[in-house]
Amino acid sequence: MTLAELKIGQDAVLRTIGGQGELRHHLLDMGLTPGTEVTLRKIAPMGDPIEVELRGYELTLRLADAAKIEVENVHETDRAARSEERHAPVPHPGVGELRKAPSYHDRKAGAEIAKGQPLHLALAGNQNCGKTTLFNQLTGSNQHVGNFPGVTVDRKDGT
Ligand SMILES: Nc1nc2c(ncn2[C@@H]2O[C@H](COP(=O)(O)OP(=O)(O)OP(=O)(O)O)[C@@H](O)[C@H]2O)c(=O)[nH]1
Ligand SMILES: [Mg+2]
Repeated sequence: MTLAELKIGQDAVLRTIGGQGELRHHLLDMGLTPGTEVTLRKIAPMGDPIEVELRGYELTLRLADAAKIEVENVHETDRAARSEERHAPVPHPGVGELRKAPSYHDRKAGAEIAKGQPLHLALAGNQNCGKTTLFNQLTGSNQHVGNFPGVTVDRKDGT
């Protein structure tokens, strides 16, 4: 069965993460990796999106994306029993077809930028916090903005 079919209050263990390319990479980066236990917390009034809890934080997912994630070991929540063991940091799993470089998140590994070189910036923030709004202001772009988490899934570039 898939994550999209879970009922509120049920726990499950992620088995396979589907999707392709950037989307799959994004799902994995958000901590949706095989073997992770998730709890379905909420379903939006119109049935989409859904909110799951994993690794001690809440994540909102489109139903169509949740349907790409296979789960197993579905059971009633045992969240209280799990909460104590969640405080230790979890190392980045480094999985996914786009994750080739093991030093991807190693901040010390970067080379100094030469004078006159263009700066490459990335906007990072919680879902629905206004990243795309700021991106549009900075670049004059017209990327889609919505009062809804998970609007931007793919990478957007602008100058
Ligand atoms: N009040 C207020 N609302 C804002 C501000 N910036 C963005 N918004 C609104 O917040 C909502 C989300 O903005 P987006 O730019 O789509 O947010 P995002 O971080 O790109 O969202 P995702 O792509 O879903 O992660 C939209 O309804 C925006 O109009 C702000 O500075 N103040
Ligand atoms: Mg966005």
